[in-house]
Amino acid sequence: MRALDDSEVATFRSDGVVHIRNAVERELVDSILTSVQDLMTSPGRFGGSMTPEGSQGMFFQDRYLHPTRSDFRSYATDCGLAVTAAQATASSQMRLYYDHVFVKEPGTQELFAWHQDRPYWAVDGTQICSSWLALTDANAQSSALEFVQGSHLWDQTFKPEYPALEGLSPEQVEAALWKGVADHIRSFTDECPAFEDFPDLYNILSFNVEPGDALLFDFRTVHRSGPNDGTTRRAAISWRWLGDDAFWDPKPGADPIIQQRDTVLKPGQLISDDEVFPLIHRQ
Ligand SMILES: O=C(O)CCC(=O)C(=O)O
Repeated sequence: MRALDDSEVATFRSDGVVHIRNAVERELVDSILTSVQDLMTSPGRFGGSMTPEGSQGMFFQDRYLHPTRSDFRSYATDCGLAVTAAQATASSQMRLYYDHVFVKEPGTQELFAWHQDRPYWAVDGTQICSSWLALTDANAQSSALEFVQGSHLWDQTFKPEYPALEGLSPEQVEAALWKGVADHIRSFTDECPAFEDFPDLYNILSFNVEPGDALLFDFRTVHRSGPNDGTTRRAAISWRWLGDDAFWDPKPGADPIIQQRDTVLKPGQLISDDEVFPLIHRQ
């Protein structure tokens, strides 16, 4: 586990993202990669390929693994990234919301359009962030993440994006995702602009990462990832962290991994409930 220095903390707070080089040791990265390979063979209930049959490459995702897989439960602690998340957000403790695996085989054309994580989640607050750990190399050509610098401070939440469902009716969107999501999407007025078209207004941060590097970013920071036009697999895992002021906000249409029926928390209550939101780090 490596702590952040003052300049890394300052970068996180001003930019909404910081590149933590060599955040996690290679041995642990290799163990996580072995688990990811296993997951691709037998995905969990939220996992699978997002790539249509016959298309090139493969975009595999799975999430909310820690409740059912002891290996992923250990990684959330062993990676040490809850500590850096606490430092960056000035939180005295960090709870785990969920873990999320992303694999893009070479040639995969699926992308994540510009988005913030905030509108998808059933939690809210200002001390909430993700640690995206690179399990392989990634650069601009091979689907490295990009961020709009300082966008976490805009006090603006954009409409959640589901590019693969573009053009479908609300009924079709709900059939493909979950109940309530179409109304939830409609409740937002602002769509994410094409930030790259306005270089005078927005600074886009791109990072070349190596296995063991982490990108720590605020859940309000606008980010995206492109296709993998490289020649090798691109794999990563994101841990979603809840700091001191995070509270339960079960909006209908948010990600259904944890719903009101799953927790004793009442809407607006600070996150506790160790069974559902495990406490990974306390100062
Ligand atoms: O790895 C990716 O392609 C997307 C990651 C992402 O959007 C996230 O971790 O919030």
